[in-house]
Amino acid sequence: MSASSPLLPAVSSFLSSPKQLLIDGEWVDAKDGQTFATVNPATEDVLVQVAQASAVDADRAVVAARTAFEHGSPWSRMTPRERSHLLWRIGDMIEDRAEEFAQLESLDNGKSLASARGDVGVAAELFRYFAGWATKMEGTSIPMSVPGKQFHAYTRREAIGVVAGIVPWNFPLTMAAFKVVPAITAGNTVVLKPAEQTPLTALRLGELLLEAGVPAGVVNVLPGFGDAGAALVDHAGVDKVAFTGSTEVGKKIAAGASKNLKKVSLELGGKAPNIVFADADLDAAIAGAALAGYFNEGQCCVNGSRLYVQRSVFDEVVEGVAAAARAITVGDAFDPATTMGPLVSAEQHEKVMGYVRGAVSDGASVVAGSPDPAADRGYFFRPTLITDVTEQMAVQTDEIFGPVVTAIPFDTEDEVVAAANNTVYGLAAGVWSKDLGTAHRVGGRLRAGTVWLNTWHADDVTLPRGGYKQSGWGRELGSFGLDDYTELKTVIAELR
Ligand code: TXE
Repeated sequence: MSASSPLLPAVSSFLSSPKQLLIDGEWVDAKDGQTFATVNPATEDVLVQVAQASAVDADRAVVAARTAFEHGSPWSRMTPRERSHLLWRIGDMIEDRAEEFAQLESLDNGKSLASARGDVGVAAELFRYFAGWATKMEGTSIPMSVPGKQFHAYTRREAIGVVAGIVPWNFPLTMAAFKVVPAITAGNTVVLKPAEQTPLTALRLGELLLEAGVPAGVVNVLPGFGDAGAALVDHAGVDKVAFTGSTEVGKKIAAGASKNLKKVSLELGGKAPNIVFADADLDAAIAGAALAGYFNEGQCCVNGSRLYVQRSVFDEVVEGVAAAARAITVGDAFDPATTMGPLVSAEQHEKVMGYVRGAVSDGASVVAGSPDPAADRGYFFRPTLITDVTEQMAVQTDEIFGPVVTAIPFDTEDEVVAAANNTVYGLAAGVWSKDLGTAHRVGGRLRAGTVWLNTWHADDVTLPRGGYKQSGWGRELGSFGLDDYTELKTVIAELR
């Protein structure tokens, strides 16, 4: 690690002892004593050993979460207002410790400190936004038409029960918050499984939740691998699985959860098309395309990895995005000059390089970046822009999840809409045009859960997000985000 930004004492202290599982309010070792190392992707050094949950631990955590959910438990007796205050307090506590969370996130994931600070801010805001919803889980009163009788019918929104939250490594703290916050807002209890690459901020969050007064067993944190996630999916005591990750694992989760017909929400992969029309503000479109492609090292499910540019401005836009890519400073997260950190893991580094090498051998041209590693040590990779791509190449069809953008020229609206929608994914898409009619019309034709017009990555915790097609099931955040964490009960009373 670079010496440019010293570690906070709280971070050094957190890393000075092996990390354990959080089950029923207690920090415990895995039953079989297994541990795994979490690594700094900038240096490849081990940060700390972490307890590795197995199916036995998953069972312990589910039992704890179930007990914490039961009627009469401290959690079930907490009023909505008390839950609201608790959530708000946690948001404040995260903000008070923002730098500590950001440093831990940068060490574990590799992202720049500036980026990690942004993520921590989102997590804090998520707690505060949902704090407001805890007291607003309202039902409706619905008229019934039964001749000769009178009824009072109404709906109630109730917690589902035990939620397994299984999250990836690209935004470790915010993804953990995406699952935990709406779940506990609605009164559920949670078993959270962070990604094996990045367990640290979820564990730190677990400490903070206990400190804030979240009752034992309400949020359990189980670092581990896919087997621990699968054990949660299979467990009869889990009522709902909330997953963010690859489409491949999403399909396994849907299949596993179907055995007990658990509720499932899935936020999966993407391959977002970013369409620049000739009448766009090209400076904004170029800067936007670079942000779309390279933010968070391109390890972002909504990154704009397929750039389509109208032919008359193709060269200008490609040159602009290439220049923007070259201007990105790749380096250690703790160096203030860094605008792009390393990729998260050796595996992801190999995967991304493999796609770029494959594209080159298929005849594509690398106009910025390189198929090779950007350093001898650490999983660094330069932001890359590729042209001379066909729709059939793997670099164009597959989610790469790295800082790799392909650029293809187009002539007509119909042609580009067809190309943009020609994917199994449907998470995000974007359109750049000064003509509002074009922007909104094309945005309406794109089959994606989020469409950005003349912007990219603009977001808020108030807005629902999720995928069409194989990008997922359900919506997260915003008022819609609570629906997936509640059951709707209809109550019918006869008035005699
Ligand atoms: O994801 P996985 P990986 C995509 C991206 C990336 C690829 C692989 O293309 O290159 O997925 O990344 C847990 N049952 N995305 O391997 O495997 C796992 O332990 C239950 C897109 O890291 O999907 C981790 O906690 N759980 C994505 C989580 O699932 C299982 C973000 C995600 O891991 C499991 C990340 C199983 N059988 C990767 N197998 C996005 N949409 O943002 C693994 N897990």
